[in-house]
Amino acid sequence: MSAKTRMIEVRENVLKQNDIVARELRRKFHDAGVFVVSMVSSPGAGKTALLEKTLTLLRQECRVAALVGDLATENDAARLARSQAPVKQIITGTVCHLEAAMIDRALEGWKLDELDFLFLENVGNMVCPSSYDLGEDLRLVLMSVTEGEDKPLKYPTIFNSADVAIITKSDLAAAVEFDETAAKRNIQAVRPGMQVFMLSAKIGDGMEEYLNFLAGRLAESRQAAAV
Ligand SMILES: Nc1nc2c(ncn2[C@@H]2O[C@H](COP(=O)(O)OP(=O)(O)OP(=O)(O)O)[C@@H](O)[C@H]2O)c(=O)[nH]1
Ligand SMILES: [Mg+2]
Repeated sequence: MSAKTRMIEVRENVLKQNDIVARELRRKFHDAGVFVVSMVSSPGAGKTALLEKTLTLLRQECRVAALVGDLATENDAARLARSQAPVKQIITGTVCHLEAAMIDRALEGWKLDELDFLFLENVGNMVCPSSYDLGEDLRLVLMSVTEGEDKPLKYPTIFNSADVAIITKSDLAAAVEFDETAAKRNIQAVRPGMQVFMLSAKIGDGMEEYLNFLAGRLAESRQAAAV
């Protein structure tokens, strides 16, 4: 057996094991009635900034909490904790993505049935997180206006593994001559029909539409569970 074959086999086993844990997590989330939203993007696209705003605003009407993954530091958890929502940092060390087992461990002792929304911020990376199901109901892929319009074409897998795209930092769009039409065309090229929001966590543009969308998805999932 060549080293290459061995590596592929190990990778397949890790993914299979992750899928088993993710399926169990999804069942737990549904039994508890919590709607789980994950965020993926390149480093610095604005996940924590958007999540801090999301937690702060949703907290006025819903019960919210978040887990955030990074290779090192508790910086993001400290920022998110300013929202007053329960938050926990997952330090992944050398691992470039969150895995279902990390989520499961981090949730030990948390009462999921006392939550409406649980948010999962993945490690900033446009490649690795796409292969790992975390049991979430909704996966958001973020791209900021400062990254250029062609991210969907360069990283199609992460767009294909997500449900909704969010173009962030819209307040900087003019300064970097962001071509919104081209960016949206590129998203549709790799993922036809994908819903897209464009917003700024900094100045609040587009936030209301995005928050209404999240509230609508929670209501839909509650309705489906009640049938
Ligand atoms: N102008 C502007 N800056 C923003 C916005 N959102 C985030 N930023 C800035 O972009 C930088 C990165 O934002 P973060 O929220 O840390 O990005 P992230 O995706 O969580 O980064 P990682 O967790 O390291 O992957 C910070 O300096 C933020 O203040 C925005 O809407 N407008
Ligand atoms: Mg972050």
